[in-house]
Amino acid sequence: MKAVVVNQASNGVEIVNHEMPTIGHGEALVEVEYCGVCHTDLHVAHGDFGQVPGRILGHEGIGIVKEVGEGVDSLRVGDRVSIAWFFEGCGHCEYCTTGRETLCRSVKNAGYSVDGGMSEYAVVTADYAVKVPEGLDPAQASSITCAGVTTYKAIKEAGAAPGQWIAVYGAGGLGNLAVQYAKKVFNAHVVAIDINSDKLELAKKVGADIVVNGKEVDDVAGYIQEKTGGCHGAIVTAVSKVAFNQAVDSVRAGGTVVAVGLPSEYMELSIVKTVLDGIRVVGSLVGTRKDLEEAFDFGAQGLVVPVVEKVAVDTAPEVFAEMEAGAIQGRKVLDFTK
Ligand code: 8ID
Ligand code: ZN
Repeated sequence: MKAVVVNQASNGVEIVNHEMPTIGHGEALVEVEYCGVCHTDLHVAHGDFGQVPGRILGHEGIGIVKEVGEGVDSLRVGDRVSIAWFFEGCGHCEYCTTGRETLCRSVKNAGYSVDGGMSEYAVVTADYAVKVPEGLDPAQASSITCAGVTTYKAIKEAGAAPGQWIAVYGAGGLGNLAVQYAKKVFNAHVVAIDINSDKLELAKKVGADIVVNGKEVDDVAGYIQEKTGGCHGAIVTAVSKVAFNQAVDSVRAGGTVVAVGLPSEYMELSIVKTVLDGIRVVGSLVGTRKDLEEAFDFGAQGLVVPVVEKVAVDTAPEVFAEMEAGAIQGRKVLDFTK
């Protein structure tokens, strides 16, 4: 079967003819329809989290269950399911039993610690694959499987309430969905910040009230403070520490900065400002199975519409290069149906 894997040098991707996987107890075989290319796949391909040559990439996978293993009662042949970064938890640790399963210390992550969704067939742990609801386009569902659920969860972590201001730093694959969830689901006002004007145009189109180009505005945080009185929350999906620092300065007293992007850098944090303004800075990692179910549902209702472009699987190396260059609008989704 065709698969997109981390190359042997662990500095990029290649397309290979891979052996077909087999399923065991509690697992299901999925015929993949679509798999989005997330910036996290680029981090994995570059070895940013450790080198994994030969690993099948992809954690925005959607496909149809073709076969179930022994002991599977949560899935049936024909179900449409997700292949997500949160691939499996242990099910019994302090995180798994307190609604924080993505933090499980023995977690498995699709496309990183186990083979992911960028292949014609993939294996899932049946109890951890989330079903895609009726009425949700499968290519759009792929984008919600990571970008959507991650930003939906991050906005929850910010404690967003209707009428409040939410800043979204980075308006790429995650960011444009963050704008939509903030605006359409949480009824917040949204300011989107990016360094590419085409990304900001898209942000505006999907609901941002204010857009700010970090390359054109000198004092981004000052500008946001002036326009909004300070945001109640900031979601940082940008892959640059500059944005993380600006986010801290753009929230009002009592505000929350939610770190989502994964640049291999440290952010600066003024202790005095953090203490005197009572600012919370929290990290947020994808979402639980329940978060994904909710995020899918808002997609099925048409409240959130992922911006996706289906592309041939063979173009994967070019898509990764475009991702690195910041040249993708919304998401490029590898089409395994052809
Ligand atoms: O669970 C998680 N925390 C999670 C889940 C999924 C993805 C984290 N991520 C991480 C990815 O690994 C990546 O580091 O979130 C980051 C964004 O992923 P993405 O949205 O898939 O990447 P993208 O489409 O390339 O978008 C990044 C955007 O950031 C902008 C770029 O212009 C682009 O639109 N940006 C950059 I780079 N520097 C910026 C800056 N200084 C900036 N925007 C504003 N200010
Ligand atoms: Zn992702």
